[in-house]
Amino acid sequence: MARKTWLGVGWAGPTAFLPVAAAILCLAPAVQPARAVSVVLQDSNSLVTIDVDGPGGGAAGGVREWLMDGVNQNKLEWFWYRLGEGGPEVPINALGRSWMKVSDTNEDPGLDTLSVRYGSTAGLHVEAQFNLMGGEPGSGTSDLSEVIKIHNATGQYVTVHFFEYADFDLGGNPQDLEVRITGGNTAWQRDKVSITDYLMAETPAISPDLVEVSATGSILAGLTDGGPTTLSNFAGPLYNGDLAWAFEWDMVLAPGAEFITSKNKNISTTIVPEPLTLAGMFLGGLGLAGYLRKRRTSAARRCIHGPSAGGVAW
Ligand SMILES: [Ca+2]
Ligand SMILES: [Ca+2]
Ligand SMILES: [Ca+2]
Repeated sequence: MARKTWLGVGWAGPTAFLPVAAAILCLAPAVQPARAVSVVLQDSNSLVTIDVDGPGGGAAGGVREWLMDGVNQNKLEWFWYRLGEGGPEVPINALGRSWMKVSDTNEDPGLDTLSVRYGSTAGLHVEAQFNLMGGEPGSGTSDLSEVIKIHNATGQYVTVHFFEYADFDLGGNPQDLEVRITGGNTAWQRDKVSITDYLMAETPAISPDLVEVSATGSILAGLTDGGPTTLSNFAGPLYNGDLAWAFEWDMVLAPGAEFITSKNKNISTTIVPEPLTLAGMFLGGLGLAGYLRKRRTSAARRCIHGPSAGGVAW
């Protein structure tokens, strides 16, 4: 598949780390490096926890939790990259966090937006923005938008393979009903918990070059092993397991060029009565119809045999 060469203008981003109020950050457990930070975004019925640094040693950070109406929908979602054709993929946080800001952008008082940059502005660096939009409490809907920017400030052409990996467990259930990539660019996952049907969909603004759907450990193993990994382009569908999906964008960035893509992860729910419930409703409907029929018949009889005048038969 031909690679895209991205020719863009230079980006003059902020160059200094902006301190973030302690109230908006949750320090990671003591076993992790003191620098490791989790950011909590909140909006209406939703709460997202993003481990922006990972546990250290080049291990991945990631979107680790997405509560909707109090139920976690997400196991892990994050970004990896590889430069050139050899060597392993590394998570974007391995570039080192160089700037971050968490902010409130709407009427809901919760902090709903994270902007974070990894890497030096003098080299290849990645900026990610996450914006959470929750539905009303109990609505069963939530949306997380993500914008990713990769900027090449190295002065050299750089071949970049960029990966997004997502393992959703909708409705808090690790057994996923169905995952597929439709149209080459839309990740689509369905789960069912009791009578609630969960649906997650994401379509990036720039279509990926390769995709993959697999059991949850398979793609992640490729992104964390020691060698180069290329997604298989298997789009599914896969059914009934703990499933995951990934996108891969392949590009050559000219000096000063950048790649930007955006996407929304949208979760929605539908209440689907179980067959027994439907049967109950059907039988209930039959019972009601019979009752009404009987009542009409009874009323008709009373009309026929009721008093001829001056009284009330019932
Ligand atoms: Ca807000
Ligand atoms: Ca690999
Ligand atoms: Ca899963």
